Amino acid sequence: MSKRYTITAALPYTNGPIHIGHLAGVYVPADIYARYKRLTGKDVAFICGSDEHGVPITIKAKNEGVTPQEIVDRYHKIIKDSFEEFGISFDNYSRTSAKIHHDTASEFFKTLYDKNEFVEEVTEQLYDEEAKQFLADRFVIGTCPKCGNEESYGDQCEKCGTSHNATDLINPKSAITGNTPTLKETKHWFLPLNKHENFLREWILKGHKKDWKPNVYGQVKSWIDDGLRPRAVTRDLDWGIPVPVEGGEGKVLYVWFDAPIGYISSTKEWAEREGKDWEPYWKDEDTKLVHFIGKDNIVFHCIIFPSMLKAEGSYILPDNVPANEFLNLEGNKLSTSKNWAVWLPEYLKDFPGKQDVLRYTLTANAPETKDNDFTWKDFQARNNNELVAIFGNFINRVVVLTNKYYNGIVPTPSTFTAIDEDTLAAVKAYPAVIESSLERYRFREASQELMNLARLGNKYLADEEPWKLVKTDEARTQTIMYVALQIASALATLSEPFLPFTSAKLKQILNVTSSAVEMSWSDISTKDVLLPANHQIGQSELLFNKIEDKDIQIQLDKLEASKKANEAANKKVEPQKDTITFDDFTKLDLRVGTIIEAEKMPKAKKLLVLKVDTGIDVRTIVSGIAESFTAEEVVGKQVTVLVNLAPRALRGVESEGMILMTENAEGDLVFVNPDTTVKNGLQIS
Ligand code: B3M
Ligand code: ZN
Repeated sequence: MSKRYTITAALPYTNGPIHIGHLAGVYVPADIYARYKRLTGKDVAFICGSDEHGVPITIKAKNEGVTPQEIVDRYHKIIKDSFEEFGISFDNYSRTSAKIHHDTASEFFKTLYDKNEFVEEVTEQLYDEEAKQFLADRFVIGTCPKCGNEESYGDQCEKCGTSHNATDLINPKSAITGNTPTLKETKHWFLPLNKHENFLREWILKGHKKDWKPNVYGQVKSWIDDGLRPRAVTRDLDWGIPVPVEGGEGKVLYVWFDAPIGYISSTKEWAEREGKDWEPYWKDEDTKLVHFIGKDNIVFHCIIFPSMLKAEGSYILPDNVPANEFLNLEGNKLSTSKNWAVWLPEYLKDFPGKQDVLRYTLTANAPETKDNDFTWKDFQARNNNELVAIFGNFINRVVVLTNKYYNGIVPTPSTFTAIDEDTLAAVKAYPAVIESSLERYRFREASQELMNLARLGNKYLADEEPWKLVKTDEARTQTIMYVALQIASALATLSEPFLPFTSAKLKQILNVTSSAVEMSWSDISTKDVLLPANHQIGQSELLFNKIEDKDIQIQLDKLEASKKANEAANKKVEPQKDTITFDDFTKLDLRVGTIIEAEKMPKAKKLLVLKVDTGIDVRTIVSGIAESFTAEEVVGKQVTVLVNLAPRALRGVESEGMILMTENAEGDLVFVNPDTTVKNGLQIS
């Protein structure tokens, strides 16, 4: 087995914060894997960084009227800080705007250029005459030639995952102006993927890659079978890494050419800081390179980047690319633009100290073999029914009883019964069980095995009932508590990759942070004693707390607000109505009034019964605003009233007029009222 692991996690684009989809798909499994490898004594470089080039960043900058640099600086910090607080244990988190990356990517390009690995070609590319700009990637939207999706991007269709050239799109439209682009000649460098087809076939299809996840293998196979074509690796843009060869003026490297090289430059940055040599991590055959990514990145990591590495000649190729499927949220696709997401920085604020709860939920429900759904109810249930009721409960019982019976000193066991022996043997088997799942990138399964170990502990205590025996059989009680403490100790180490904060806390409680008693992963299966008799443990502390319905409701309300805001944003502006005369208008008697009393109409969800001082009189108006306002909050509000509307009865209450309303950006009803307080009864004209 390899000793050295280079583990990469997809470089997030710096045009927004991290959300649970990113975490479940990439960062949580990658972190579990890296932590597990470190615990088993491997030499690990866990590498990531911000992907700071690419069109979405320039579009966002344009929309906000700031420079792309300002956008990437902002999100790089937000992303880096939130990863850190969440406990993602990168050895290095770099960024592709760093000099070391620009240098590394330029050099890589030049090497391929010098080796004649590119095809240089003047071709016709899509051009927006109005924006005076070539259109590639996300600057152009059109119909996917493969699946017919009408909103495919220039480089990739999000619906079917196909990657294509912008000129392949049917009916392309500029994302900047909406215009139909023209064709204009420009020179670019292409990576002739067709030239690498045989190598890819040998390496992936005929090679040992059958053990890749079926979704990854299947996608790659279908791309190769479809036939590979040259891919442009340069772009006519001004944001990116300048093309470092003659004729490259005004052009930059395609973001998907430079981004994967970011893994290499981030490794270099780390090695420099740590006084290490980066090259074995990328060039030694004894290193295993593993890329953690989402499914939309498969082609880039399994076809394009390996072709680049192969063409360069001195690099190893990925051993595995365990790509995940997508995570949905409460039944709908995650979406940044629709704000349909759980954002990591917000989660950390709303659930302080609960990093492990989210890690656990996302792992136990990871979209490993198919798209999966995150629901807040499931999050609550995983916490309350598993982390609290099983893991936390077991640890709490063991620690409380040890303190109560023995002042926290691990008791000396006497003879083990067959059940004790079986239990201790089962504990010893757990590292191999979890390992077998992790080696196959089955993180859900692994997390459930960890929980099974806690279940084993709970069952052992429930069956042996030390709290009953303590009155009658001191020696037996000591043995039982000793066995239970061994299970707790194994949990402290085996939980580290999955629940690092909990593991640290548990180690503290068990007082096993000093090297004399600290355990490695393999100790659990090889050592007979994990927590020795006479060892002093600490006081109990709750590892997990119940999450209440009201905390979940706050999150559901947030999503509901996003939904309403989207509906409001998508609401079409009604076309203008038929023309009226000035006389028609003057028939409307619109006045300023003040709501002086309000109460909910019984058994009517939408209706409030208002008493309104119209300046002329105080009258009753029934208004359909009860879903947006409580009775209390509308009292005292100044409003616009149509006072000469013919009265009508609503649920038996005579309504004498109408209050004018509109909707705000969140889709909530709002009053149309003067922007300063005015005298009731004044006319609006
Ligand atoms: N920036 C992430 C994405 O497609 C992309 C990954 C680059 S990894 C080299 O969301
Ligand atoms: Zn498609």
